[in-house]
Amino acid sequence: MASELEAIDPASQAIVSDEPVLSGVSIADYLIRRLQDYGIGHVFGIPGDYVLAFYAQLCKSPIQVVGCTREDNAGFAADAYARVHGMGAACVTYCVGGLSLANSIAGAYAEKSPVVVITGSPGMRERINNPLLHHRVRDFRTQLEVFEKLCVAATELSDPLIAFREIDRVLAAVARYKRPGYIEIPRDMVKVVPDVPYRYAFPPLASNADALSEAADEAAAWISRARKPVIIAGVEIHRFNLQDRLLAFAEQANLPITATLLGKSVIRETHPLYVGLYEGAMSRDEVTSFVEESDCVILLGEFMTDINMGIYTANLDPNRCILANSETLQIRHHHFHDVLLGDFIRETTARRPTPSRRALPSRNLGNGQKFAVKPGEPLTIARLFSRLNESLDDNTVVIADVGDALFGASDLVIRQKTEFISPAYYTSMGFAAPATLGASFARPGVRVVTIIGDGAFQMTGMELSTVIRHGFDPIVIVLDNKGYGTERFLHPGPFNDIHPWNYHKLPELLGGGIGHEVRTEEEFDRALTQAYNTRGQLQLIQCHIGLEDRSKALDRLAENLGKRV
Ligand SMILES: Cc1ncc(C[n+]2csc(CCOP(=O)(O)OP(=O)(O)O)c2C)c(N)n1
Ligand SMILES: [Mg+2]
Repeated sequence: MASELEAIDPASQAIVSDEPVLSGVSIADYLIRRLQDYGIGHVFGIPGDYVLAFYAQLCKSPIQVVGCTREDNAGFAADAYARVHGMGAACVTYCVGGLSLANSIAGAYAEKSPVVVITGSPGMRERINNPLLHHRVRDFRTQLEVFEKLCVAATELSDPLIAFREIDRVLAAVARYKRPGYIEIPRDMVKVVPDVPYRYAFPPLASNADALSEAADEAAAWISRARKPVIIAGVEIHRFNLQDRLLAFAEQANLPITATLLGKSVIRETHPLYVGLYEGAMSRDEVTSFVEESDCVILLGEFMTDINMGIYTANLDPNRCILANSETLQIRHHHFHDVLLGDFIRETTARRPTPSRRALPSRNLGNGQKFAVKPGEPLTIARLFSRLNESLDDNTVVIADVGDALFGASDLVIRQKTEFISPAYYTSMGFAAPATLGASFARPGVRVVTIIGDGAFQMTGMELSTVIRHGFDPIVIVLDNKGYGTERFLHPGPFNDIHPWNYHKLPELLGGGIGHEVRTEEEFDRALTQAYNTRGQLQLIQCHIGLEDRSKALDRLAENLGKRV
């Protein structure tokens, strides 16, 4: 078996075993070995009696179990870990744990994050005569049936004869489709050693050679004729580990690149070919016109969510588009089947298209510009993000929760590829604090900067307890506008107000980290400098901002959404 995630060929998205036929391995041990084959070194969750036997096996393995404060948080943490690391896993008990995890797994499905859900359940022998065992909902399969809807593949390991194959089927689907998978182990199956020889034998995925060649010929010929081509790069470039292939394609043909919000930072945003974020009418005018005037828009790994497309204000004519992602390949109105995204990019590059070049719109990367503090000025969202922009370096991961944390962060310039994480499509509040935990485990040593609205913080902020427990030192910025600012702009009302908390005092309660409370630019500047200069401790900066304040991007979004709700 492949021992590292890197062993998965990004083009084939499958791994093949050269190991001898297995025997004498229990179902739990087989699953644990296969998780490691996919590079999983940490599993997030909370134990319970139905999953304790599996937890005991996990603890004997090299995989570290990370206990969380809530199961949905374990799901968000595993999701962020997967986005950074390639695959993640959460392990929870039956129904009370699993059903609490459902929302985060739904988000992972929607945003294509490869998370494996592992859950215990009542033993098969305990189910005889249909007893009312604790945590049961309707019948014993309720949780399985829920997750069948939320995952790309789901299984209950109730039959030892096919258990290994089922584990492989689910994990292969997770790796291939970058969507969550579900593995339920009835507790009396954990230690069962299947009495069948088994060898992992999933053939690698391959493109249909003729379809691939025809598609690449057609795409390259069109790109060569194009006068104003542009690439829109989407999140799948990151999920399928195709960043280098994308860059080789763009650099070979000198093709300008834009990205969408969910895929923000699929290439480093300081790259000379990078034009900026394209979000329909929400993007900067120069970017919107640069893309929409194009005679050949090459959408790679993109999926057209409403938010990515600026609440469908994007004006992209299919007659001028190549759309290639993991599910479809369409060149204008020609549809190709059985062509893998990575193969399509590689083969089109190999044909060395030679399009016309056009001048890129100018960008302000803030290089060398020093943020000049205006003493005594109240802090605004726009100024907060300008100051933060100045601090980002190659060693930073930025995580943004939904609300103005996300919209304001869209203007940050991310210096490295794949360093921006946000639930920018499913937009479930509360993602960021647990995601901070997951990203910290996935990439220890980097500085995680997390931006969270006060509303979202009140949902899951307690997960910082686990961050502190494990000694991580993210900088957590809480945007305190005393409520649901985004919604206030859509529909004002008392339901958008929340109880004010002293967020900066949380480190005291949690027994670790340092809290800062800021109201002015000067105070923010000082707190951020201090936070950056102090490693080894979580830094929480509570930023009081005006109830009417909002980022420019939110201004544009509110205008568009306001017309629709
Ligand atoms: C789990 C969840 N519940 C409700 C919503 C609807 N919603 C979208 S934005 C928002 C307000 C967010 O408030 P906050 O986190 O303080 O950010 P702000 O809008 O103030 O920047 C709400 C309630 C959601 N997206 N997710
Ligand atoms: Mg708020």
